[in-house]
Amino acid sequence: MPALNPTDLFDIRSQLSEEERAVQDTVARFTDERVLPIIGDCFDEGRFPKELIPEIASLGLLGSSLPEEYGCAGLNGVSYGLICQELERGDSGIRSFVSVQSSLCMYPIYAYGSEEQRREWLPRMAAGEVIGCFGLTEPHGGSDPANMKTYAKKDGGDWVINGAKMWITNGNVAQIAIVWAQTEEGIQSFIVPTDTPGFTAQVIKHKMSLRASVTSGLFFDNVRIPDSNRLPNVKGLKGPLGCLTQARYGITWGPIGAAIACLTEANNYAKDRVLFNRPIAATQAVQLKLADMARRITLAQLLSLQLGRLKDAGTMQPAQVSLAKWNNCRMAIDIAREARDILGGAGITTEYSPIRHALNLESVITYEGTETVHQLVIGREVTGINAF
Ligand code: TGC
Ligand code: FAD
Repeated sequence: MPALNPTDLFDIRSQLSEEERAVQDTVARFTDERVLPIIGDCFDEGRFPKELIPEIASLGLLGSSLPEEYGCAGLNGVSYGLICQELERGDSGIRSFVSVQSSLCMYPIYAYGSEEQRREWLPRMAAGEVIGCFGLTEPHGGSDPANMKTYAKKDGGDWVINGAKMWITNGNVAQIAIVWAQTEEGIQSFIVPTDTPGFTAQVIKHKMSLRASVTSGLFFDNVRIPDSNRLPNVKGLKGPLGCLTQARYGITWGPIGAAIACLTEANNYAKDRVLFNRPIAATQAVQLKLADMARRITLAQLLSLQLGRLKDAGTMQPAQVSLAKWNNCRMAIDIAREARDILGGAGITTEYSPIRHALNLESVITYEGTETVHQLVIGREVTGINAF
């Protein structure tokens, strides 16, 4: 029998179409050649590698699922998932950049915007010429976005926005912010150019997680924008939550990449590290850990692939996304911590990836709905009782 691939024990790859495999290989090459050689230093320095944006764009990774008529690649959902997986094998921060641009900024313009807005923004965003950020979370508590304080008041043909957003990925690299605000008619969304007077973005410092990604606070002091910058086709919380469903779907795949990186590194290290006259990989304790990692990665791969097939069939439901986001983030953070342990003291440096992935995954398990939020979504689905 041929040996199985330790990071693909159930041969998920054989279930992919030729196009999906080509997408995976292209992004894997990009991660190996362009991300991995620099990412440890970027994390140490707290620097987002902006210089990668043109190549990310030229590979078609921005808004990859949107139609070609808007300058996008028109790929299916499984391909988007594979993009997230291969990018996060490099670093969660790079995948975050692509998630936010694609699912949280380009998607709402496509799904809720006018034809004019689509044509104005999407081609330039696909080309990486305009970068977006997504402002939903506020300082008083992100899990309950219905309790939003940021307010947009109608003033003639304009809107005047006041308030603040917190923990916003890409905040200080963005040319536009997709801002969710309360209005007299409920929550609405606005495209706010970041050079509008009254808008400020402030980098959040002292982060120990996602250090190769920019995270910011956004502040709105009488920010005046025309009604033509309002996304006309959605009102209410289902607007931002609809974007989150897209992004969370991608995030179910991303941590599989981080976990694969950690298993690979721990496996290689354990085969080389000789203690008590044998490689630690030859001990039962270490094999149990590595076997458990491979088992959990396999289950996560099956979940995400089936989720992707449901998405591409148009039947994916938000609660299914919650289950996979919860499972796969938990899987990956546990594996990253375990891999860090197998590396011993060496595991605490960014010369190896597990500590960086473990720290990054503290954000990934928190943003886009904390683990508890997703558990409660499943609890609501199972019992029919809303416990929020
Ligand atoms: P609820 O009453 O359940 O729903 C209100 C309306 O929304 C609809 N809906 C959804 N639609 C699409 N997708 C979903 N996942 C949806 N969930 C609910 C729902 O049908 C309803 O529609 P309608 O027409 O009846 O009005 O709302 P709730 O207030 O009870 O909230 C439920 C809860 C707690 C699950 C929700 O508030 C939530 O998900 N909270 C977590 C917030 C969150 O995830 N924030 C993320 C911010 S963005 C971010 O983190 C980006 S990080 C990106 C990166 O760097 O990669
Ligand atoms: P809180 O909502 O205050 O939660 C605190 C704790 O309470 C958590 O453990 C939570 O699980 C728990 N909790 C909440 N409700 C319940 C309940 N009913 N029962 C029991 N426990 C509960 N947001 C954006 O809008 N755009 C972005 O681009 C973005 N990027 C981010 C990047 C990073 C690096 C990080 C860390 C966050 C980002 N976020 C972004 C914000 C993120 O979505 C929020 O951090 C997240 O939704 C949680 O909100 P919070 O931090 O205010 O925690």
